[in-house]
Amino acid sequence: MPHDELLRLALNTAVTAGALAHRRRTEGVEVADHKSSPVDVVTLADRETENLIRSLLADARPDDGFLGEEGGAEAGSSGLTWVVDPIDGTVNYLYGIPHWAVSIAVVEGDPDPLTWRALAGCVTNPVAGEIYTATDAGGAFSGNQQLRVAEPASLAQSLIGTGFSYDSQTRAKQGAVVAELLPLVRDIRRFGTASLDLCAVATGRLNGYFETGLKPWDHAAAALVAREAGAAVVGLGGAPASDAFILAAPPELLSVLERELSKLVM
Ligand code: LIP
Repeated sequence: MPHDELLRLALNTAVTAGALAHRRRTEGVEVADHKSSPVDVVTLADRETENLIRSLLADARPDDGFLGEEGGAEAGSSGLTWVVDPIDGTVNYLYGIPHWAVSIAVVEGDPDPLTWRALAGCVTNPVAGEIYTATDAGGAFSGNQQLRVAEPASLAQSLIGTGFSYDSQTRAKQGAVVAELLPLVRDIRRFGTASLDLCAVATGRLNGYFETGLKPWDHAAAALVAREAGAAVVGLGGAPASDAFILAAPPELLSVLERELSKLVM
């Protein structure tokens, strides 16, 4: 299936799912369970939205695999896998902060960020009405506007985004990294939604973004958007971006940021 048709399916599914999640938000959010820690919640809407996405994609492409944050992995026979975060930024969603997203990507190969090839991706912020899309070698767009990152003047002039784990000990280490980095940059932003943070690098709302401990569904689509907008998206020490570490920025800034972060990130 041509990449733009895969993208159209991702986009239509994300918009439909976003409308459901937005409706549930206005009706009131119910916590269904806790996951990795007492502050890592899953809401009924997370599950309902993922089930809707799973069924829409299975109807359209029954032979594809699926990897979702809430329901886990289901292998396919087509060689393609949909990697889905039904509500990225669940804590923002829970608190009514209008900064959460539906993220849908389709990848070729094993659903592993270290080896997969992302073919198409869509990230929607339903409350803000923002839609970010990209296809492999096909460019990145916000709505119909093509995205191109711009090199900031320097690290000291750079606005950097990051995020923190649901595990308190990991957060302590991440906080120590931010404390060291803060005097070196313009300022730090913690928006709470990794997929929108990566799209913010693509639009220039952030000059750079880094985080440790993300899951594949948090960055599968948005890393493609950032990359197709001209950002470099990497892991530490030349490794591909993965759960261990992800850093995104325009190439020149990236090399300076990577040098600083590789001294700080354990
Ligand atoms: C969240 C990410 C965020 C990160 C959180 C969590 P979730 O994803 O978007 O950047 O800091 O720890 O991983 O749990 O809302 O899908």
